[in-house]
This record gives sequence, C-alpha cells and structure tokens, in this order.
Amino acid sequence: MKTFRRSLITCAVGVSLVVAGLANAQDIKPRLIRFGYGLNEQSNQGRATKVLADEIEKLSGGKMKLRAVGAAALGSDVQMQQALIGGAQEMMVGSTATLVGITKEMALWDTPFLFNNVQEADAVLDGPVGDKVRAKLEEKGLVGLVYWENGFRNLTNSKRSVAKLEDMDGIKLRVMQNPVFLETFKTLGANAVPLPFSELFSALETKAVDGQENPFNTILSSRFYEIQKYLTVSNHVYSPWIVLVSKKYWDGLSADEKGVLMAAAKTSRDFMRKDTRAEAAKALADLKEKGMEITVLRATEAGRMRDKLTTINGGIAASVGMDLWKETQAELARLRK
Ligand code: KDG
Repeated sequence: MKTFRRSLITCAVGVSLVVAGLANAQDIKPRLIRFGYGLNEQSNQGRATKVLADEIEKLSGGKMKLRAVGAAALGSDVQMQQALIGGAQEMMVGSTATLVGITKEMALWDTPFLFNNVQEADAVLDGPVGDKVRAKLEEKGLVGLVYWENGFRNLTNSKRSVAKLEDMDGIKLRVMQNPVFLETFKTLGANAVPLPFSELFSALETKAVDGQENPFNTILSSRFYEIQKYLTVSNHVYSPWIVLVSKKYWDGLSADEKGVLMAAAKTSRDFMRKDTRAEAAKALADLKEKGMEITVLRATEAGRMRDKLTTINGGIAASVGMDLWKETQAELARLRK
C-alpha cells in the first residue's frame, strides 16, 4: 500500500512539474497577432506593416509577434472587420470608407475635397476630431490605434481621357463599398459600381468596369497601369487607412502590451506617411513611363467638380452629426488662417 501511495505522489509531482513547465513555455511563447491587409507586400501598405511588425517585436522583447497576411488573403476589409469584432482575428488595416456601415462618423473622411493638402489631413486626423471618430469604434467592438495614409485619390479608366466633367458620363467606375463614394460618382455622371478592392484588378481586366479611383501609390503597386490607359489627376478626396484591433483581444491585453501596440502603431504611422509621400512624389513620372496618358484637371474644371460635389456635403453632415461636422470645419478654418 505504501509503495502504491508513494508512486501516486511521485506521479502527481511529475504531472505538476510538466504543467509548470508548459506554463513557463506558455509564458515565453510569443503572443501571435494575426494582421490582415488588402494590398500586396510590395505596396506602401505592405511596407508599413513590416515596420509595425518589427516595432512590436522589438518593444515587446519578442513576446508579441505579428503574423502579417496581405493581398486580402484573410478577406476583404469588410470581412476582416467582422472577424475582429467576433474575435477570430486580432488586427488589420483597411480603409475608413469601408467602416461606414459599422461607424457612420467615418463618412466624414469621405467628404470630397475635405482636405486641401496632407498637412491638413495629419492635423485633423491626429487631432481632437480624428480622436473622436476613432473612439466611436469601441462601442462596435473595434479599437482604432492610428490613421495611416492611403492618400489623395485620382481617376483611371480604359475608355477615354477625362479632362472635364462631361467626360465622366457613362463611365462604369468601380468605387469602394461606401454610400458617399457611390453618390459622389453618380453626381459626377459616372455609372458607379461598388466592389471590394480584392476584386478590382480582375474587374478592370475583364472590362466589367471601365475605371477606378485610387492614390498614385496603389495604381503603381497594384499594376493598374497595365490595364488602364488614362489617368486624371483629380485629387478629389484624401483617403485614410486605419489600424484596427479586435476589442475582445484588446481587453485581454495588459497595460504594457497595449502600450507596445500603440507605440508601434505610431512609429509605423510616421514611417508610412513619409514613405507614401516619397513614393507618390515620383509615381506620376513612373506611371507616365509605363505608358499611361496623364491629364491634370485644369483649375476651372476642378472647381466645377468641387462645386457640383458640395451638393452631397449636407447629407454627410447629417449622417456624421452636425456637431462633428461643424467642429471639423472650424478646425480646418483655424488651420487655413
Ligand atoms: O485593403 C484594401 C483597402 O485598404 C482599400 O480600401 C484600398 O482604397 C482602397 C480601395 O479603393 O478599395
């Protein structure tokens, strides 16, 4: 009997040592963070993701690791947003425009010609207005860390050069899945077709749509120049991306781990704004060299487009809330003094 009891005790001690060992192994095993994004690894979005991953690993001493998956392999923006809300994925970066179905205040950033330049965009997005809009995500199960720069959007198509408003008539133009973008291009006379970014290249290649609108960086990195002849420099809206964390995952993190993610996100934001602007500055020459026919909208035509699109601002203001709209306009007036 004594031998049997001794062997039971030995066995119990052995098991607890194994469990303790596993616990220790569990402690040092890095937290793996699944991070999805829609552009390819060579894009400005992919390069910024690499910086984010390196910074998280460095600041956490290797305890937190990003497993970055690009080219919408984890799903479209909308699909990944749902995965974060459900807790099936930890992080992503995507367009604020595709978040409007979850947080209506994100439509503020879809306002045509809201920002005149990137300095205004940085100041508003990183200031009290941008913080307020980001904070609205939390009640919907998402935490917005920082805004990244997608950039000023420009038009491409395979049918004709667009030099004036009337040239837009009847062009089948892919837009993001967003009511303001839909209304913007219907107002300009195009036949607006909402599609996820992951379907865009094939839709252009098969002529399911004639054109699209995106920043120079994306037109370059997604090789749209291979299937789009005409580029019009319209700068019709400044598009942010936003780095998101699942709130279910975020609430389970320690204060230190949250601090690591926020600090790394800010470093990646500052890097990617510089990187994106440097690439955009030479992208037009690159795209011309690759055979695109470039049209820069004359000021009079840009003015006509701007005037025509002010008609949709009332709807955006009503949707995001007059207080937020007025605060944004006041902030812009202050910056423009
Ligand atoms: O994941 C791709 C998204 O970031 C997307 O929003 C890019 O601007 C974009 C578009 O046109 O869909």
